[in-house]
Order: sequence, then structure tokens, then C-alpha cells
Amino acid sequence: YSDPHCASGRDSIVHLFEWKWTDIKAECERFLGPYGFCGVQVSPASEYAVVTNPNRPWWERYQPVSYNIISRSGNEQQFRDMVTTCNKAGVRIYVDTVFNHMTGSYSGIGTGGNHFDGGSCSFPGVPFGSQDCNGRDNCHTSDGSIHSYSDPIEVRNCRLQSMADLRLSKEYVRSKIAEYLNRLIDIGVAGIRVDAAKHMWPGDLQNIFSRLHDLRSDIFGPGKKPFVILEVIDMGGEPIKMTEYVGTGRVTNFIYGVKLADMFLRHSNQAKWLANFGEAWGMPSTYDVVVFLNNHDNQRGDGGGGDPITFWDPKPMKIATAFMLAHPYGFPRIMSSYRWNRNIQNGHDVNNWEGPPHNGDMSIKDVQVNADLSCSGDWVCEHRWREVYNMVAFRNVVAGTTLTNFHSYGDQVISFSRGSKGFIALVGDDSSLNSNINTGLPSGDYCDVISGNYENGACTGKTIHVDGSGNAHININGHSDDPVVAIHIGAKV
Ligand code: ARE
Ligand code: CA
Repeated sequence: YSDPHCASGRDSIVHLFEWKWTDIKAECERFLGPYGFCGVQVSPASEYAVVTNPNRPWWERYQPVSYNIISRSGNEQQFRDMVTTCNKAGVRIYVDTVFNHMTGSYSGIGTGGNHFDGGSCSFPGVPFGSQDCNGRDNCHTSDGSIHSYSDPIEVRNCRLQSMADLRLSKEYVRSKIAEYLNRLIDIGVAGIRVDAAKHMWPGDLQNIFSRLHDLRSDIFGPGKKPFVILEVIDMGGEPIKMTEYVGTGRVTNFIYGVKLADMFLRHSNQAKWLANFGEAWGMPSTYDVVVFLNNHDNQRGDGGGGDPITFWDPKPMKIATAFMLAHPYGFPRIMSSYRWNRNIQNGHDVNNWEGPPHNGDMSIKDVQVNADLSCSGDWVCEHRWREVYNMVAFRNVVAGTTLTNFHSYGDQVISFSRGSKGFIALVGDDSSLNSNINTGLPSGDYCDVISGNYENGACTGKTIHVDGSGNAHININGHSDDPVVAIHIGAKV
């Protein structure tokens, strides 16, 4: 469950948060395939509550009503089309799945027209009834909701934010969830993100996964298990640990992004300590984690998981992304966001509920792309920033090498090599770097893929000369917009 089944030579995924299936399909063909992305994490695909107060928040997608594939992103046919086209382009699809719970404690109608009543656990679209939710017998808080994260029984058996909590110990409930996941697998997805995994017993998850089909052998080859990303927020202060879930899939390493934010955003920690970043910092094995700078929750100040670097801080974002993609630890996920009317009052963003760019009828807006590869309107498309997509290619080129040659030249100024295939240097504060550095690379002229693109054998940015002993003169001003130099053997001029 920890192999993402990337097509060969690919190694990063992007979360296209709230994108429509038709747009993701187009993106696989026109961009993600050609630029070497392994895959896409897509927003929840199955029916969920239509919330109108506030009006169509992004978070309505996390309140399932049935497992029919029908959402603001599109219907089942469009979903199937996306999966088929993306696989043909060499790009995998991982679906965000929500099966810890159903809706909050109110009644209404779902995106597919099914009625629901979360209070009584009534979901005729599945169908689930009151006996399919946890209750007084195994959740002992007065109102049935989670109040304390220090009691693992409460966290697993009570309602997360009052949402109807599924009784995953039941055969029928397990079979319905496995049926949905198998439908996704048979369509051709490569894996899933498991929302709120911390709120489910590891044994229940293992039971459900043991029922899953192998991935489609016509696409992935025989005997392949789906990739599983378990959302477990473990910042170190609670009894429930990431390690309980390791082995059941890869866990989300939230501490990773927060540590990098401490360095490149807050300067409260020092990049020079990154020399042994990874397991030596008490983090799980590189093979057991997904790493990322921010996700759809903590980028809007929500959901625990710390205060991260986001697109609202473009410079730290580019520096930290370059570091993440150059560094061998973990399997990287890039967040691709939309802008909303951020409005922080007393430390809280009162508009952080706002859904994706939409038309008058609340349908999600198409993603339009510009000639310079950026996106228009409020789609941020971090994955289309030059510093980001060129580092996705860097990571593909240096795959299989180890980190060597780590040096620091000040608290926030570092460089390292990936064997003899790639080299990166960065300045994470207002200082500068002006040195002769051993890059570990064969002699030649290389395109700095941060300042420009490598196109038809030429470089639109800085060219870096590596001499016969592997040394190069590296000059970076920390005040510049892009205080990073990155070169690799796939971009020699
Ligand atoms: C919304 C309303 C609620 C309402 C509920 C039901 O905001 O007021 O009660 O609906 O009507 C998202 C939003 C929620 C939203 C929910 C459903 O963030 O605001 O609720 O969708 O629409 C915990 C969990 C972790 C979870 C975070 C948010 O452990 O799994 O909370 N993250 C995932 C997703 C979210 C999603 C859900 C789960 C729910 O990524 O996008 O919620 O499906 C400590 C702990 C953390 C804990 C955190 C909570 O840090 O260590 O484990 O995270 O506190 O603050
Ligand atoms: Ca639960």
C-alpha cells in the first residue's frame, strides 16, 4: 500500500484541490504528462451534502451522503473519462475518500439528490441506518462528539465535529466501503487518500483493505495493491501516533512542512540543521510518508497540522518547494490551490470556508491556462510555477541517488548534491552566497532551472559552469525573488 505506482521516471504528485474532472483530464494531457508528474490527488468524488449556509463551502465535500460518483467536480462518466485519459498520459489518479463518517447532525439533500439525516444516521442512498453508526455503547462523551484528543477510544468512536461516525467494526459497513473503493479501483485509479484515518481503528482499516481488488492489471501489471495515503495528524502531543498506521499505507507527515516553515518562513529554526533531515529527526521511514508543505486545511489556518508555508508567501514557498523536491526523504505532494477572500480577524480567517472559483449558478469555473503556463483567475496552480515544475523534473532525473555534499554557509544558507546527477544551493534569509562549491557533477555548462527553462538544448536563465573537478561558482543574493540555484544532468547546455 505504500507504492504509488508511478509510471517509470516519475516521482511527485499534485493535489488539484476542487478541480473539475474535465479540467483534470485536460491537465493530464497538456501539462502533467509532458512535465513528468506521477499523479493527481483529486477531491472527494462521491455524493455529499449540499451546504447552502455558508453557500457551497469547499468542506461540504467531506460530508458523504452516498457512494455514488457525483460531485461538484462532475458525474461518473466524466470521472471515468478523466481516469482513462490520465492513465494514457502516464499520470495516476488518487481519490480522496471519506469513510470515517457521513454528514453532520442535520438533514438535507446530497449532490446526487439523495436525502440524509446525520442525526439519526439515515443515509438511504447507501443505505446506512442508525445501527451502522457508533453510539452510546462505544462512545462515552455526553453529546456523542469528540472533545478530547487524549482518549483514543473517544477519537475513534465518537463523532468528529458532530458527523455521523460509521461503525467500522460491522461486516455490512465494511463491505459497503470496500464496494465503493473497489469500484474506484476497477475504473482504474491507482490509490486513495483516507480522510480522518486517525479516527478509525488501524485494525478496521486493515480489514477493509484486505477486501480490495488488485489494481487493473492492463494498466499497472499483475498483483498490484492500491496506494494508500492515511491522513493522520501527529504533531507529537497526542497518544495516537503515525506509527500505529505505518504498514497500512503511507502516513501524512505534517511535522515536515512545519519544520520547513520554521526555517524558511519564520526563521525560528535553521536550515543548516537540515543536514540529517528525515528519520534522524524522529520522523517515520522515508518509505512510509507523504511529505508536503501545506494541505487544503492548514493553508487556511484550519484543522491542526501547524502553520505552514503557502502560496500567500510565494518566495518562501518556492525556496521550500525546491528543497522538498531536491531532498530524497518521503514521497512529495504539491498543493495546487485557489485564491479566496482571505480575511483574518483576531487571528481567524472568517472567509476560509469559501469554495472554489464558481459561476453564477455555483458550478465550478473552468481552469484557463495562459501562454506563459500560469493559470488565470483565482486558480493559483502552484504546480505550474517554473520553480516548481522544473524541480519536479530535477527529482525525476536524480532518482536513485543519495544526498551527498551537504554544506552550510550560514544559518539559512545550504547546498547539497544528489550523487553526480543534481546539485542545489539556496539562501533562506537576507544574506547571500558567493562561493566556489563542489557540485559533484561532471564538468560542463548547466541550465539553472530555477531562473529559467531548459529548452531545445539552451537555457533561458542563468548558465552555471562546472569545471573538471566538479566545482562551480555559485552566487545567490537572498534579496532576490528566487534565491535558489538548481542544476541537473538532464539540463546541460
Ligand atoms: C463542518 C463545519 C463544522 C460542522 C461540520 C458538520 O465546519 O462546524 O460541525 O461541518 O456539520 C472539513 C472541515 C470541517 C468541516 C468538515 C465537514 O475542516 O470544518 O466541518 O470538512 O464538512 C481533525 C481531524 C482531521 C481533519 C481535521 C479538520 O483529525 O482528520 O480535524 N481533517 C480532515 C480533512 C478536512 C475535513 C475532515 C477531515 C472531515 O482534511 O478537510 O474537515 O472530513 C488537533 C488534532 C487533529 C485535529 C485538529 C482539529 O490538531 O491533532 O487530529 O484534526 O486538532 O482541529
Ligand atoms: Ca470514527
